[in-house]
Amino acid sequence: MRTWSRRGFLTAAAAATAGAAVGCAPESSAPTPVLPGDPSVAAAERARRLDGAAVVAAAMTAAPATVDLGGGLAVATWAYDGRVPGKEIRLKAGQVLSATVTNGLPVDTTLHWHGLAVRNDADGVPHLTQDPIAPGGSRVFEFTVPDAGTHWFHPHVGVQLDRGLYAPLIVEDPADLGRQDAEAVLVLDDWLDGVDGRDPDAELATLLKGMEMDHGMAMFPSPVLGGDAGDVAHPHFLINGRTIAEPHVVTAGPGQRVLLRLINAGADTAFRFAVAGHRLTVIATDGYPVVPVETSSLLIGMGERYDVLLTAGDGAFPIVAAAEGKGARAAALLRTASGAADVTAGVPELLGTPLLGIDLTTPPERLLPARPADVTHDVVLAGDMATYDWTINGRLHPDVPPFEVREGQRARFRVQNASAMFHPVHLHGHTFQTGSLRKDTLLVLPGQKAEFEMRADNPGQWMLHCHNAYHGEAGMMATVSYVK
Ligand SMILES: [Cu+2]
Repeated sequence: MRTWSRRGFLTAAAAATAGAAVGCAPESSAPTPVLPGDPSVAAAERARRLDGAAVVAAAMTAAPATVDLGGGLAVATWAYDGRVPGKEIRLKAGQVLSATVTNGLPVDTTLHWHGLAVRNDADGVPHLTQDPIAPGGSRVFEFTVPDAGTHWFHPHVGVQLDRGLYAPLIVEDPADLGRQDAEAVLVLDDWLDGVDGRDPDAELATLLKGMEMDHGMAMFPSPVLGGDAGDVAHPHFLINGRTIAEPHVVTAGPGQRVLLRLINAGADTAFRFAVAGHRLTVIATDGYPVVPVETSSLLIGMGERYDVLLTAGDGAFPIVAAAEGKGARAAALLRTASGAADVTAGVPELLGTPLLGIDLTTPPERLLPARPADVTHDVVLAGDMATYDWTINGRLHPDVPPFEVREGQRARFRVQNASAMFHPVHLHGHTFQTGSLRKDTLLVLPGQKAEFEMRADNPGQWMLHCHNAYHGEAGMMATVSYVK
């Protein structure tokens, strides 16, 4: 088993950055990393701050709790304020969030604001953007929330994400008023914590020992994902903290336009999502609007978000998130009238090929202006179950050489998945563009090559990593390092 401390990661990253220049440039011109305390980080925040912007306060305490997941299943886990998901934060684009995070856990924690272009020193990556919050400690995160959309927050320490530590962060756009009659936020999750003595840390320790497997054998085969759909056998799947035994209920009126904001908070599971008897119109992903597309089902990878509209029928209808390749499901219920609905029944909408993120396009006015890339980085993703070494460019975090960019540059990343499993590639602090689509979390399938570009307009040190929590913790993480 391999262990390391994130302590010293920042110095390692800085050393790697400096080392890259040794021998090819005089020391005086060697690039130095733009650290979270750099004046340019505060300047970027000032540029985002609107005069007289309202400050929205929030507070949460991460602590051990016993949580009822429905159907008589109560689990000992870690959660925000004793609930799963944690209490939603909701504010308007341009407002300032001031969140007080208290650590009631027996170990360090942090909060990462997934999808938001926050100031770097509020990004919640321990030892990279800030110190972790020690047990018994607290910290105030305060930053401008520039962009509307469906986002969420979770810790960025170990595999804490695979406990109950997650919650939605919804940023409303006043321009969207009147778009829907009703709205529901649905958080999808795979669950093992507190069931049969399991917990995510023990699960990771087992995986890191490696598995004896037939070469190329898939644990959870999925044609849509081009190979293996996961590494971990979670016994339960949840929508809004409920198993299918006692599902969450969304209420609306017949004929109403209902907005569903979908967040995949799972650690190791992509979900195939559908609502029985309904067509879905996808209108946004990862906080960015898309040219609306109708579909029967869509596939949601870990860390991805989708906003979908439907016109509610008359009755009760299963809302289903099938755990791709895993032969089980999470479910909720859409109810507009009395009557029964069996959330375990077959759902025709799940059959056929689901829509994927790459099938979507962003409206032209929200795309990055066309310009040549100033710098290009190759990102090769590799790994297997036998070694459980999930690498970037052949190295394990924190030994992956950082990807350097300079403020104002356009940076291109050429991603190649050389493994037999899909990886949801997530970039902090930016929304990149792949083809004609803005995303912050991109599924890269086995054997696939993908390119994306980012506008380097948010200085600091940012994680680029796989959002499979177990892959990331096993090493598939790197830093996009602004240098000067
Ligand atoms: Cu991965």
